[in-house]
Amino acid sequence: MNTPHLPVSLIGAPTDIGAGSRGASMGPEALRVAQIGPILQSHGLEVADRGNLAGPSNPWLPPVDGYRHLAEVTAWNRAVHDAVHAELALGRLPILLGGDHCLGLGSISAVARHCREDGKKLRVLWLDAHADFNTNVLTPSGNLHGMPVACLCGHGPQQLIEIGGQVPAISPKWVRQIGIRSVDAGEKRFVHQMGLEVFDMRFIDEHGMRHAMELALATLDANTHLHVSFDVDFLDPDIAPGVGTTVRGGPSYREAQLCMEMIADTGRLASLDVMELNPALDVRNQTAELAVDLIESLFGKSTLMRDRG
Ligand code: B3U
Ligand code: MN
Ligand code: MN
Repeated sequence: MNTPHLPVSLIGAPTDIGAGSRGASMGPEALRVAQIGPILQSHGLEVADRGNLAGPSNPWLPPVDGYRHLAEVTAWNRAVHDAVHAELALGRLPILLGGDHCLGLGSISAVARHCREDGKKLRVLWLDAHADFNTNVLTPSGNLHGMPVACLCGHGPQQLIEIGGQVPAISPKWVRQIGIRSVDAGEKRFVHQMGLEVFDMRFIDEHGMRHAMELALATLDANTHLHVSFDVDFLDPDIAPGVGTTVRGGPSYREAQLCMEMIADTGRLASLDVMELNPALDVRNQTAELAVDLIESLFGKSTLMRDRG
């Protein structure tokens, strides 16, 4: 790796509190079993594993006012916010090991707070099969892992949208969504209304991952904090079966590698979420291993080979 990177802190968030199936709570351990820490270290990074956060257990209840487990989701997101913010304040690069994607709210609201304090611009890359832009009125499920982007943009329950200390935590203009291929009808209208920039699979099929990433990464500058929120269901289920909500037709191994490599090339990556990995649905931990393989590329594994050639 030739780009010097910030020291990395791994933060485990073992919960499936916002998801529609159980098992993402085992994600952090599966990523550790797949050697996420040692492998990043082998590339010259300084890595500290902060262990796992604690939070309420999953009571597995139906929605109330269109939200499942709102109190528990709030508690987990507060814990994530505080842990991610503390690592950023130390000048480190937090990697949140999910856990379901409702925790992207805690993570990114902490990143946004840090950027305000540090006078940085923020760009969020949301790699996902889903837009995660539902509200309690639009949601078909009540699962809060389908709502974090809307909450970050100020549309959600007060106790969640205010976690980062400012409402809204982010502007939709700072977000680029990539790989999207499953959006609910009302959610789709809301995505358009709020002007989110989406590079869906149709766009990637027509124009290629390279062009999608060139556009998603355009206008980054030396003062930009780049946050990547990687929902593992972004990947095609043929290569990544270990997630709760598989959607056919996702990026192939090569497309995903290129996506990660192009992010690495910017040298701006400053925080990362690795979410929705569900070992209960995986086969021999292959999805965790693939996620780690892609994270290596995200930290610049392949630049070395390009430099040689
Ligand atoms: N949009 C659906 C499904 C979903 C969103 N995110 C995931 N699944 N992982 C919902 O329930 O909001
Ligand atoms: Mn998601
Ligand atoms: Mn998803």
